[in-house]
Amino acid sequence: MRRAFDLSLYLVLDPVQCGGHDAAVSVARAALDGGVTLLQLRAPEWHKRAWLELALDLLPLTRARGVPLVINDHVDVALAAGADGVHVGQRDLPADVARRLLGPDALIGLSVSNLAEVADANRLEGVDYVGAGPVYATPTKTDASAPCGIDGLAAMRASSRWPTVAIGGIQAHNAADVMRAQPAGLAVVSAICKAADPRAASAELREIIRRASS
Ligand code: TZP
Repeated sequence: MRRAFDLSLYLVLDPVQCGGHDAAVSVARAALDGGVTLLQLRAPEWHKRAWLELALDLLPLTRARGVPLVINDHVDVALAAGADGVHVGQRDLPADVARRLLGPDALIGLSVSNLAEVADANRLEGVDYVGAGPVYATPTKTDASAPCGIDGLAAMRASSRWPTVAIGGIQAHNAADVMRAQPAGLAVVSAICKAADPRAASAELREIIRRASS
């Protein structure tokens, strides 16, 4: 049985931005204490063994708090670590293939950046949520599509049959604006991974989301 999940504040943990394996574990711990509700491991520059070692160190932290840990792209790393699922992009293994490999209990997210990709996602079964963006241009993902802005995000959210989390260039100063598109939550990398105080940064974002949702 797939567990309930909460997209409100979704941290995409980039261990390079954090400063390495140990720093990433510290950032994850602080961010979870600050109110992160879902954790994704994404380390595009790293080899798979390092992903696996970090995932194995993150899982006790996420499990203790009942927060799911998903792995970006690599279904094999998710299986090897015993993670809760995967987040796949448009050029990764298709979401329905990931579902077949991981089984009915896995949490599966899919990136979308335009309405055509949302329509494709709507035709799939077994997607749990979509990550829509980038909302704003971001140095974190240099190969990202053109920014969709608040209106583009709102249109994707409205036409998606799946809960939609916003991603791309989201920081504390623009988080309330992004929430005007009524996504299920906000996904961030640098706003937490590069914060001087990741716990405080997470708590601040969580409060902005709470206020916008009430
Ligand atoms: N997918 C779309 S934009 C992005 C990803 C992984 C990066 C978001 O990073 P940041 O630092 O929160 O702008």
